[in-house]
Amino acid sequence: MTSIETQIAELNERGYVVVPGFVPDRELAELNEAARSQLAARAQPLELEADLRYPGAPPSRVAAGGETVRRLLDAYARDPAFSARAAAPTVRRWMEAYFGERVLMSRAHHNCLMTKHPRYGSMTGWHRDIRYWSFAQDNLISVWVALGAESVENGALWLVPRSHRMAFDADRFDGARFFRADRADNVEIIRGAVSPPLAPGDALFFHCSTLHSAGQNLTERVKFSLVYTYHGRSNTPQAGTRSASRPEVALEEGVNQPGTKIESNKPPPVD
Ligand SMILES: O=C(O)CCC(=O)C(=O)O
Repeated sequence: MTSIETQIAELNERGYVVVPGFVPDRELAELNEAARSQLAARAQPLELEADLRYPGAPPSRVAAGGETVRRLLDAYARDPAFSARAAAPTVRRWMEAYFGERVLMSRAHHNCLMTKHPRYGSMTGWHRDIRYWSFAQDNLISVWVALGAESVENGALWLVPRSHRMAFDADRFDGARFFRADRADNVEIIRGAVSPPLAPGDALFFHCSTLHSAGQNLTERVKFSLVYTYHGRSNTPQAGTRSASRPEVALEEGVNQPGTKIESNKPPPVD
């Protein structure tokens, strides 16, 4: 495996980096078991495809596939395996090296078990995650952990290399702040996108300004990914915004270990 410094240099250059084998096999098996039992239990808070209405989603909750789950929100509070992964020493060390200071995990953004179902799982248009987030600086990193294999066929992410540093006028985005795919200048940018395949246990680290999208799941198996977002402690969420709406998790050595009791408060708003 490459060093953290090399991985960070790649992320700084391209806006994302894949770290193969980030999650050890034994932990991966626990995460997969927890993911499947959480989905089977359908414990709230959930986000449904039908409510999000992205392309390919069922048109309503009563339509065929209308109860299809997209995200199981507040992953951190759902299962000790999920909280341990969110605050794992390997994540803390990576983030501290990137931000150069102590780090917090947001419980208001991502913090979810992302599923993509066959047939009813929707496409996600081009966007930057920072679009609805409010922090002193646009500098947050998300970690996308593949619990199973991810490829174009089952709806893996597409990313535009170096887009985290590109400046775009507001009119390049639509009313919901998706990067408009109907503009020739945007199409030129999108043409450079790549979809790195992920093996089970791989992690994709990506910057909050990296343009990304995802297709539908054309296989017969649900795709599961755990996604968490981090920032340096000097980069505070802006008071009164959704980003400041939930207590954050400070990643500290010797704390946040498996078995730590997690207080679960009000359901997070939908991303
Ligand atoms: O899996 C997908 O459809 C993409 C999800 C995504 O990009 C997001 O939630 O920001």
